[in-house]
Amino acid sequence: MGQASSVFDRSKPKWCPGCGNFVVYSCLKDALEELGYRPEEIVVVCGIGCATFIWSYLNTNSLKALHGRVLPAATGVKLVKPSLKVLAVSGDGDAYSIGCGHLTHTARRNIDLTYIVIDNGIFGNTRGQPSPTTPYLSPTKISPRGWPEKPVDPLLLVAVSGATFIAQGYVGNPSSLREIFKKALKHRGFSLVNIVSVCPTFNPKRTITTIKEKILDVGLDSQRDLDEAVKLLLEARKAGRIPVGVIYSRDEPTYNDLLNANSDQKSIVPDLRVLEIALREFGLEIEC
Ligand SMILES: Cc1ncc(C[n+]2csc(CCOP(=O)(O)OP(=O)(O)O)c2C)c(N)n1
Ligand code: SF4
Repeated sequence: MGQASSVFDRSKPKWCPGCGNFVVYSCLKDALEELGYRPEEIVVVCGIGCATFIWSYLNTNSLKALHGRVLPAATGVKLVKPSLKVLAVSGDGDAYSIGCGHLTHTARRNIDLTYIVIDNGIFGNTRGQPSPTTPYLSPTKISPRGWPEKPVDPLLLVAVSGATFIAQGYVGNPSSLREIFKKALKHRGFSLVNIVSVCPTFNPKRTITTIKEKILDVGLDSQRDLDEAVKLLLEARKAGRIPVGVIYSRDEPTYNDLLNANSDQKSIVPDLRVLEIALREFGLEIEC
C-alpha cells in the first residue's frame, strides 16, 4: 500500500514514527490514483497542525489556510475554480474547535468538497492538550484527574446541518479507508470523512488495539435515510462504539450547481459580480 513511488509524492513525510497520518496519506494517494486523478486536477487546502502537513508532502496544488479557516478558504477555491477537485484537510482541533462554526455552514451549503479530518483526540502539534474529541473524563496532560468537557460528535453535527455524505474510517483498516476515500471523492457535494487516528507521541494510551475493540462496521453502501443515519449514530454513541464506513449519502444540487442554474433560478443565489470585480483586480477570473 503506497510503498511504490506515486505521481502524488512530493517529499517524504516527516511525522513521528507510528503516527496515524502516514496511513491516511498513503490511502489518500492510492484513492486518488485509483480514481485516475492527475495532480494538477486537485487542490489540497489545509489549516494548522500535524495532520495538515499533508499539503506539503502531496504533489498537488495546495493552499495553506489559517488555523480553523480551512473550509472558508476551500469554499472560495471551489467557487472561483469549480473545475478543481477540492480536498480540505484538518486535525480534530483545527476542524472541531476553532473551525467548528465553519463546519456547519459548509455542510448546509453543500459545497462540493471533501473534508478529511484526522481525529487523534488531542492537539498533537502543540504537544498533547485535549481537543473537542477527547473522551469525557479521560485523564490528559493538563487534567490528570479527567477532562471535564463532553466531546463534540462531528458526524451527528454535520448530519443535522445538511451534509450530503458522512463517513468514518480508522487507521487500523487501510483497505476500508481507501474505499471510503474513493466514495467520498466520487460524491458531488459536501463530504466529511472523519478518521479515528493515533498520536503515539502525545496520546500513547489510544492505540490501534484500543480503537479496534470499539469498531462497528456499518458497510460502504449506505441506503439509510437521514433519520436512520442519526439513529445509528446515537445508538453507536450510547453503546460506546465507533461506526466505520459510509454512514449517509444522498444526491442534492451543490452550491455551484445553483450558481449555474438557469436565469429564473439565478435570483435565489447571491450575485457574484462584486467578487468577480474584486478578483479581477488580482488578475483572477471566476469560472462559474
Ligand atoms: C489562531 C491559532 N490558535 C492556536 C494555534 C496553535 N495551534 C497550532 S496547531 C493547534 C492544534 C492542532 O491540533 P489538531 O488540529 O488536532 O491537529 P494535530 O496536530 O493533532 O494533527 C493549535 C491549537 C495557532 N497556530 N493559531
Ligand atoms: S505529534 Fe502526534 S500527531 Fe504530530 S506527528 Fe507526532 S505522532 Fe503524529
